[in-house]
Amino acid sequence: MTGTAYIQQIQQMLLALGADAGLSVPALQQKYLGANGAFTVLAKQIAELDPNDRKAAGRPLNELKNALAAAIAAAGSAESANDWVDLSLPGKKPAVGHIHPISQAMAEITRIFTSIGFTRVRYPEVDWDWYVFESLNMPPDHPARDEWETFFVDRAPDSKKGQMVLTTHTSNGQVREMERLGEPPIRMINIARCYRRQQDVTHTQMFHQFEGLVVDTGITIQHLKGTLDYFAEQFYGPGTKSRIRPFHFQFTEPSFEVDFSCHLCNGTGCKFCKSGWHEVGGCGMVHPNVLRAGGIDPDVYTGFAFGWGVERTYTLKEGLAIDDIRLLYSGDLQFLEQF
Ligand code: FA5
Repeated sequence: MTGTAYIQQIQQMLLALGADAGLSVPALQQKYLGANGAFTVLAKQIAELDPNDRKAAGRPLNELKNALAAAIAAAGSAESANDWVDLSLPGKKPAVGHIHPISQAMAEITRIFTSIGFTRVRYPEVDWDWYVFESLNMPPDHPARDEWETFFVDRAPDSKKGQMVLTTHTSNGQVREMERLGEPPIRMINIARCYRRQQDVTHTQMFHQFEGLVVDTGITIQHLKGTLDYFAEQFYGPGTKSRIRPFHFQFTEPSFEVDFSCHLCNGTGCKFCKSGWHEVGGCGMVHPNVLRAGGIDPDVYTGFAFGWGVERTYTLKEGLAIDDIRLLYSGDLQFLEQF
């Protein structure tokens, strides 16, 4: 290349640079200063010129270099002007989750019972047949076991405590609590996951129960009924009443089912409740055989127990129209964010 042709290229590049005034810093750098950029290539070519032409081309090439640096600096300051931040604007709220409605219900149940002297305990979710059935007055092959649609763990049974099962109810905590304390008084509230082979709008394979157990001298059904009434008012609001109806459980005698009055009609009967009442679970006076299994003398001590579903108890709260408890475990945030 001749020196004249080289200087003409410098002049053309100066013109092109003027037309590229609106490009960003990275775009300018890539176009002119990249490995194959226009300025990089031109700067290398100066070595190929005749020594006299090289001297004449040096000055305009330097001018082009300065013009390029000025164009990059101008583009940089325009960009930082666009990045201007108004520090007085309110901040963006980060998305935060919240406690699952069933965990909220368990915290409320714990607060209600611990405030009248119950102790919150936790026992294994996978437990021996002995604690789940046999110590609760349900010997092997007893037909009452059929009601607890049980998941069995596939491992060799223990010679004394039998097969391992996924706990079908929190009543497994009864004899365990008697063993832990040794002597009454006992005031236990056991809240835990339970498992049954059931799945429909009111049943899930995994659900939660809360179990109350009180054992002491002179405990009667009146203490049980007083505790149910107290819970009804605390959990569902003032004026809510409890009702017990005769029933059968192997581990309580007598046994009852527990209902709470409907908050919509106050127990008179409406479209929501039909009878005026909602059933939540079972209760009764602890069977003497269960006290014996826990090493407690039934001639000296008596007790009451109750066990209800947390999901069932929670979904009956005023204002919650949850007609399918499976939604609680669907992982659907649009549903869960409402609570
Ligand atoms: C029992 O489980 C007894 N252990 C309750 C008890 C304790 C009685 C202490 C006496 C003394 P039942 O099988 O009825 O009883 O269950 C109690 C409650 O658990 C039911 O009313 C229901 O609210 C809830 N429940 C039972 N199975 C399921 C399930 N698959 N899904 C959701 N909730 C359930």
